[in-house]
Amino acid sequence: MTGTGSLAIEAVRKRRFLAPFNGDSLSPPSIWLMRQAGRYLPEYRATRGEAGSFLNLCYNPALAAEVTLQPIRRYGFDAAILFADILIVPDALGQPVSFEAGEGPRLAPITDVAGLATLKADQTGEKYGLIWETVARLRQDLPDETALIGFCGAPWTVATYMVGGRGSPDQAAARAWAYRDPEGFQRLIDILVDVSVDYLDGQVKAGADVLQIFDSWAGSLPDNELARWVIDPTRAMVEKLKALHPGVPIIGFPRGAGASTAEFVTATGVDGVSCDTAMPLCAMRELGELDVVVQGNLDPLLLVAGGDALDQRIDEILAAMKGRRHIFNLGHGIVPETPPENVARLVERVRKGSA
Ligand code: 1CP
Repeated sequence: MTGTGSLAIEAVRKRRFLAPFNGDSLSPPSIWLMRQAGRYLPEYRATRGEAGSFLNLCYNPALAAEVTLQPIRRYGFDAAILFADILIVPDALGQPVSFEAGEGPRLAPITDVAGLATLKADQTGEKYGLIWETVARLRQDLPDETALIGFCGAPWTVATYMVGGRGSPDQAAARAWAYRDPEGFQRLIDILVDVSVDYLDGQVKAGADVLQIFDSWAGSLPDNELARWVIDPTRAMVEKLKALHPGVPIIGFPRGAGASTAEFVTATGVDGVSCDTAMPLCAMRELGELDVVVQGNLDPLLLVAGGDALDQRIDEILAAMKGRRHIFNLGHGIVPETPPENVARLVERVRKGSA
């Protein structure tokens, strides 16, 4: 073995974030927060201003790496998550995405199988390349002990934006297509499985240690539809990624899957499952009996409120997950109103392991 190789292995060993995926329960658990880079941080707002627009920020490797590092510098989280967005994939496919100030994403909707002809699955490389460059920079710039999480949206959740053209409370447009023409909708999902695997493969090659697949809208589907549009495509992605990178842990986030979460875990083969805020702690504890690392699930709004209520809930989560392979996180992303000092309070309390 070369000197550089053993140094690299030594660096990976230092990442305690990876220990639960190798069977060890950590006390205190490791911690990172979904949307840990974002508008609640003044330094993020400054860098975003410099970039001009949200997508310019995502496609500028130096600035995207900078905002990824900001919460690591402040709080020393055990893992950094690549700064990008789940909608990079449709944008790279040739369905341009724009973010209007304060209004969320906008895309020209694709609502039937004829619309799929506009997608260019063989031309994603140009935009993916910029994101992969961010990952490579991050692996250089992060402290050795900090794990780097790569991510993408799950096919179902990304499809809800591609079909609806924007965020929606009920994902009605995608659900309607899936009922009206399941074979046609399956073609969209199959495209997304392939281009998302390619995207994550590139992230791992550039230095990501762990992958998370965000299925934020899994909860809008009845169980049989969830099996077809959430579980099956995720399993397909996990199988392909495991064939390419057997040692890289994959965390699923089937938000709102509720009583279908255990089935999601066993059927997809994910190594970790991120639980949303509504998942009861006893159910999270039970999930830990499956062969899976459990992540979650503090309410992001409690992090806005802070105070004793925050402390108490942190302790309840720690107590419920004690002895399990647990990663402390929120049940959904940090909201912009979050006072940065409450995040510091959370990290300190989890690290103290007060439970
Ligand atoms: O104004 C701004 O600066 C944009 C706000 C913002 C940020 C900070 C958006 C727009 N995306 C992001 C970054 C982002 N998005 C990350 C970066 C890493 C980190 O966590 O720190 C990640 C992992 C995401 C993932 C993402 N984007 C999801 C899945 C997770 C979730 O929150 O449910 C989804 C659904 C999106 C779409 C999206 N991007 C942005 C917004 C406002 C939305 C939601 C749109 C909607 O449905 O209304």
